[in-house]
Amino acid sequence: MAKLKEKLKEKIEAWRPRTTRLLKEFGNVKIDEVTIEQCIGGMRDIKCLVTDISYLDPHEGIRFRNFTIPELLEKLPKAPGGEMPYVEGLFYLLLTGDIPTKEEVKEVADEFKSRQKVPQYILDMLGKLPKDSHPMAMFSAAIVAMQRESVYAQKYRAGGLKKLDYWDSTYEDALNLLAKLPQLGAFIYRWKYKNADIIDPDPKLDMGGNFAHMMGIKKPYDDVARLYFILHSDHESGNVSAHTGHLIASALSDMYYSISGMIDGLAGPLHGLANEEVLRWIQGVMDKMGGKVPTEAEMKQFVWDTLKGGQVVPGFGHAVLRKTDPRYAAQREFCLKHLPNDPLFKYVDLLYKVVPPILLEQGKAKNPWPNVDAQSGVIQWYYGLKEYDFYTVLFGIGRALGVTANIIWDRALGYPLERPKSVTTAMLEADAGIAS
Ligand code: HAX
Repeated sequence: MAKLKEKLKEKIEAWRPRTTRLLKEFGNVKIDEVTIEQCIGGMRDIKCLVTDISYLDPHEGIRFRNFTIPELLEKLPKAPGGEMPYVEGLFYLLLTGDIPTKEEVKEVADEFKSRQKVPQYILDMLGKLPKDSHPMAMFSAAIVAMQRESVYAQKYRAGGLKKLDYWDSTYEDALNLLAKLPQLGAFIYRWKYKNADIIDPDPKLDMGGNFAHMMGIKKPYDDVARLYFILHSDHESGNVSAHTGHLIASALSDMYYSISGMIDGLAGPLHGLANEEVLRWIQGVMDKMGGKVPTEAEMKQFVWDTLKGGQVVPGFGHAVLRKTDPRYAAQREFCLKHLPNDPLFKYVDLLYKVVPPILLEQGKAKNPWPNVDAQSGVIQWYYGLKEYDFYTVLFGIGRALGVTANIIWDRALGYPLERPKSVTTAMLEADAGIAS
């Protein structure tokens, strides 16, 4: 058994009694109450999910296994010659809670390398889709089409699989799938936008390096890929993508169904697609401005026009956060260091200045500050990835790291089928004391 899996097994066995005790001895302890506003309003803030992999504090931002983003970027082992940590090391941390050594990262990277080749039938299938298919639809279709590879589904069907062992074959599915996502993403990119001039994986490279290689983009794009995948990996389990993955897996659907569904949730403009929408929005402004950066007054007018047109300003606001997203801040730092004079960065910087006061003045958004998606397209654009309808695929590769880690732990701790209870409008009226 590979060392990561052995370590995970120990962690799982040590953790299980905590969950069992809470359920058996303290199952009736109340932790929250639900209001009518939360019931109609998308279950906002109701505490009813458990994950130990990441936690989102509204005022601090995300912590992965209790580490902030700056701590992670400092402590995780770095790829040689690069500024950014190995993605494989982050996955190790998400699964075990421990910062890996260089040797431990190498073992995970070797595991990924040995599992990275996408089956030919998937590439053939992608090549038969219409060229104007959205990259996210292609990505999701490719993942679900690989479901026949699921080790967990095969073992479950064969019978005799014990509930406490579900996590083991789920772990195998997670590694098999994660290892293939960079090749899948890069294949979709080069097939759709580069005349199907496909670049094969290089078995010597780590996940970020290999992705940059297959995309055909030179250094330091390998570091950009590493940063991007790490920043997007998890945002606790209540957001649409993470929650969708968890929900599907709770029916004991395998990793391929779960991750395909999580990609579908990520593809909405209020969630991951916002990074594409930000670029589309800025392009609209650029077209109107004939390419020149607008003045502050002109930019304010564009923002108000968007709001008056009944649209949201993409890249701003958040369902949980109440400050500037630290994932935005990490990317902004990267921009200040590597592309301070980039015109698109100047646009985004200007938006950072003008949008929050406007959203505050409008008085609707609970959080006027930028989220991760406001900044991410700038870096991609600068390094030559200008096809912005592809950006959410990058987000999806990163998010899969956190969602697969969560699903493995869901299985390890035996989390059951998810099934919240619905009520009718008449019941709510009765609760409110206004029943006719
Ligand atoms: N522009 C304009 N209006 C906004 C807004 C924005 N950026 N953010 C919130 N609002 C509005 C909402 O549409 C809502 O209006 P209505 O009452 O008329 O429906 C009101 O303010 C209250 O919303 P909220 O409680 O502050 O925010 P929600 O929890 O409902 O939604 C969203 C959170 C992120 C979806 C929201 O802020 C938004 O639409 N932002 C723009 C899209 C975006 O950037 N999405 C990416 C978020 C990060 C992420 O998940 N990435 O994957």
